[in-house]
Amino acid sequence: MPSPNTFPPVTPTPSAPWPRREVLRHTLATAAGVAALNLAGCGKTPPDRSGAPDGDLGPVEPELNLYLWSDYVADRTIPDFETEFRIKVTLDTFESNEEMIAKLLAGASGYDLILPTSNMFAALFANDLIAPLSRRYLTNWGNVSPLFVNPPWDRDNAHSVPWAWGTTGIAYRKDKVKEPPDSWTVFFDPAYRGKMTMLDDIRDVIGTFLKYRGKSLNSTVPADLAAAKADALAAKANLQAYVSAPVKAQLIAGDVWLAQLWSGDAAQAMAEQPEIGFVIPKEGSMIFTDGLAMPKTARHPRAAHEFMNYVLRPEVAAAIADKTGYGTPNQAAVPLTRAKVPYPTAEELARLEYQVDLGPAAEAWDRLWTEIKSA
Ligand code: N2P
Repeated sequence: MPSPNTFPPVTPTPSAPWPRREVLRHTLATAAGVAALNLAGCGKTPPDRSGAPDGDLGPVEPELNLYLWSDYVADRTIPDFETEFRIKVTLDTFESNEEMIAKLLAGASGYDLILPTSNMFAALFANDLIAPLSRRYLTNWGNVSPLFVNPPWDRDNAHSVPWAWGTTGIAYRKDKVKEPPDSWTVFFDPAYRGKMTMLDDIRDVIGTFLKYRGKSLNSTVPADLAAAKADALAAKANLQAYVSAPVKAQLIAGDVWLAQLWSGDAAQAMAEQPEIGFVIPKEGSMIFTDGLAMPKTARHPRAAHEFMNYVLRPEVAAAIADKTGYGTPNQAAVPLTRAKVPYPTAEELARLEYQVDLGPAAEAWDRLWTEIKSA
């Protein structure tokens, strides 16, 4: 395992407001959008406790509403927290950052913690969606690896607690493909037509085809994006679907042979089916960090802080890493992990890039993705 300090640096871009209209248009057309509007639930105006970075949050509330990436907790993470803290937890999950932020922009106000990827923080700040954390409750903060302290997307960690890191690569069935894939070109191979999937994720799909042509996966250059669209459409002809978390079961069953997938989700599938392998293609790919953040509308901020401090415990973080297959940012947890977390090798690290906020170009990307998906 390489020293975490060899991780590639993140180049921050100026933040720009998320194209709200685009997101809303997209969300309201989906079931998730409708559910989002219902989530506000009781309709009470939440207390504004957002202005105090080290404020007293009062007594621990008996409830906590989490909105996390799917398949991202260990079996005992939530039940053990509920028992120890006597807090009833409700867990909702999302499959993409866009789904998550769209729900917040559509007015969902029931969540106490969300789990965005690093590149989403600029949009969360620009839309004034998340509150500063109260450090006094995060007594286990010292367990975080220096690599994840003061990251460019949240300079002083005032708004986030890192949860996991991972990469995007290709999960494949060793017993079905002729040879292990080492390039994104495999998605153009008609021999695997109907047996391949890519993530249902704008940044992963377009970013992949930018990498494939030797560009940054954060490119906003129109010619780069046009080439990525053409490549994405060529690959789409061979795909069974754009699908994220559910593809694990299809890989295990053998219905899908090659899937663009996140490292931990691939590890989860490998734990059940040893014929599954995972590679980071030679053209390069993405590395990401996801972290807990508290919406400004959180109604249970003290319980939210208790949960953040709980997941900062080494044994809790280690159990999450073991179950999910993602890397833990908790350096005190690393010696406790049992599962083989697929840390990238030094050679792979040189090919990985962090996603950053796209600024005003997010709208052009969104149009491109809509065109690709509807083609
Ligand atoms: C969790 C997937 C999170 C990876 N299942 C994307 N940041």
